[in-house]
Amino acid sequence: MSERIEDIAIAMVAEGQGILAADESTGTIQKRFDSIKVENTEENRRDYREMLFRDEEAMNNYISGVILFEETLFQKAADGTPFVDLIRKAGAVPGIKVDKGAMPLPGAGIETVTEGLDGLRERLAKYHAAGARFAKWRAVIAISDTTPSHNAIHANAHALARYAALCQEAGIVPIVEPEVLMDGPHSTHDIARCEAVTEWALKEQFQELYYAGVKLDGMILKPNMVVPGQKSGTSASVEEVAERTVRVLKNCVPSAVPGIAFLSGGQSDEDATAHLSAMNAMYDLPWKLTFSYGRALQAACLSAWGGKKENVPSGQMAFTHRARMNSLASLGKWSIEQEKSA
Ligand code: 5MM
Repeated sequence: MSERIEDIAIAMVAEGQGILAADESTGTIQKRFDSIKVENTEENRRDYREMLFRDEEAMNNYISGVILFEETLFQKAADGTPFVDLIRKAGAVPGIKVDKGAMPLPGAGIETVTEGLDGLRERLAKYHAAGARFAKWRAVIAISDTTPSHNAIHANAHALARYAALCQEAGIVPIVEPEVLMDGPHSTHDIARCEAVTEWALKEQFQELYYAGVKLDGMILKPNMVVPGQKSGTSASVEEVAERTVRVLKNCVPSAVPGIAFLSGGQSDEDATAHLSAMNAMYDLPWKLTFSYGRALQAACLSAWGGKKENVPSGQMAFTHRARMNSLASLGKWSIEQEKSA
């Protein structure tokens, strides 16, 4: 039976479910493991991810797809079961991060452009054969007093659009992730600035997707929420974050896109959940709004596990809890009482 990318995209944003971003590259997982004093070996990476994928309660009920790093796509659980099979068995779609990271943009100071287009067509064929049915590419837009530049916004949007078109050609749903960072030491980075830059990046993004001939009903958008910069010395209420984020999305994202799955971007676990829930509770929207969190789904689980076999059940409990809270948020039904009672 032939698989339509439109159907895969719909499955990725199934009611009450969201995406687990477990695609930390070797350098990023190193930082995560350093925080719990675990050595970054292939075996430890396997054990950690096996704990997540074997968490049946979370995976069967709340997770629609998992973004994997290349190593994990081809990796097997300790008993020899391919991870892809574990994920599929739970009813989730296996996906793969295909970008090769953000590299310095020539002559642009702190700005970067995400690379990885060379040879991507061949890599996508290999990933499809291994079971991946969606992919992810993350562009990074940094706010400072003098950035972003149009050059950085445009170069990243163009690369994302070329990546997305190649994915669709290969029968793979592209997750398009233009992330406006929330960190950085800039006092002018308040929530209004984040809103303006996010709108600019998304406008440019959909223009480039159009030029590249990307089918909007066969993709998922993974944006940042509109929040104040972490070091701006300002804050915003949950309602304001929801209002500004939804306003930008309505201004920029065509209703043909089936779903928007946010990144957490360094927000606390509870903020990422509260913001998502508020958006779903406050607005009637043309797309599914859900989560594609890395840190905000894994942080509690990682520290409960601490690299010890005997802690696997505690790690899974922590993961199930966050997955369930975010599932409720994707339905606009999360509350602080539910968070606490659990
Ligand atoms: C899991 O983190 C991803 C991998 O990043 P690197 O390529 O830098 O190792 C990251 O792209 C992630 O998928 C998204 O940004 C969402 O993660 P957060 O933690 O922001 O929700």
